[in-house]
Amino acid sequence: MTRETKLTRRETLLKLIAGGGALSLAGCGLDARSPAALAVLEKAETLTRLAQRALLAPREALAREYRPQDISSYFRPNGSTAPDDADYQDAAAIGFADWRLEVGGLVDNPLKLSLADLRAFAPRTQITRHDCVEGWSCIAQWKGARLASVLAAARPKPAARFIALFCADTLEQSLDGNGRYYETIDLVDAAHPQTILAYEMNGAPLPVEHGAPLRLRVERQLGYKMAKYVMRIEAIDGFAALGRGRGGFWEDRGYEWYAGI
Ligand SMILES: Nc1nc2c(c(=O)[nH]1)N[C@H]1C(S)=C(S)[C@@H](COP(=O)(O)O)O[C@H]1N2
Ligand SMILES: [Mo]
Repeated sequence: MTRETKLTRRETLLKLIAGGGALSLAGCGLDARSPAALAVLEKAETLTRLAQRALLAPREALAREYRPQDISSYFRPNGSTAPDDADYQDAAAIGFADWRLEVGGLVDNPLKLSLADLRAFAPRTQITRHDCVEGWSCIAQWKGARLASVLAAARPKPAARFIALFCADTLEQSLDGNGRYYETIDLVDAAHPQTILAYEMNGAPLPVEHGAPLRLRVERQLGYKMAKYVMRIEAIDGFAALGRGRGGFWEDRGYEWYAGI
């Protein structure tokens, strides 16, 4: 693949995120019959084709969804299950009433979203299987806002290439004195229809042990990519400057950055 093609693909994804897939001619101030408008439409057609190719590649296929009767009676919590970080405890003590998700970095419209704001986005509900790298799996129903919709509202800049998620919990102090959990995903996964910021699990508000008030579900990847206790999201152009530069808490400790399943 040439560099140009790669860039076009990235721009396509950004466009999809920014416009929900639709290109507005009116927004360009163009008459739909003019040669300029036709050129835009032709471009849109190319974008659609590239977007479809991007979305139909195996990595972008949907993860399997299950039936309600498949939901695990016990879903094992893992990693942090009760963050003792002071900010988190203060927020949890009042039921996350003052909690806000910050959306920033390389965006034109930084946001601070309450849980009510997040619930105002069109919700997606999915029953999926969670696979931990340690070798166990559990099935649950998750409900949340599509990450793509939240990002669209924040309007990522063209330079954005990854989405970083910063969490409230400190899992360990030993590595460079900073064991705050964080994760990064690329724009393909960010735009994936099953990639959601979940605030509900099995029909109830997300329990603390599973990441209250908000966690990522990125269903084509292993459990450690699914950041719990998400406090801030940033659009970034690279993750070399975060942690040890490998793109996540467990990645910094040797795990794969792309944990596809
Ligand atoms: N913030 C944060 N997110 C996290 C972790 C963590 O310790 N802290 N553990 C990860 C791992 S390894 C797994 S398997 C899942 C566990 O999710 P669960 O507790 O809902 O089972 O969360 C992932 N996300
Ligand atoms: Mo895991």
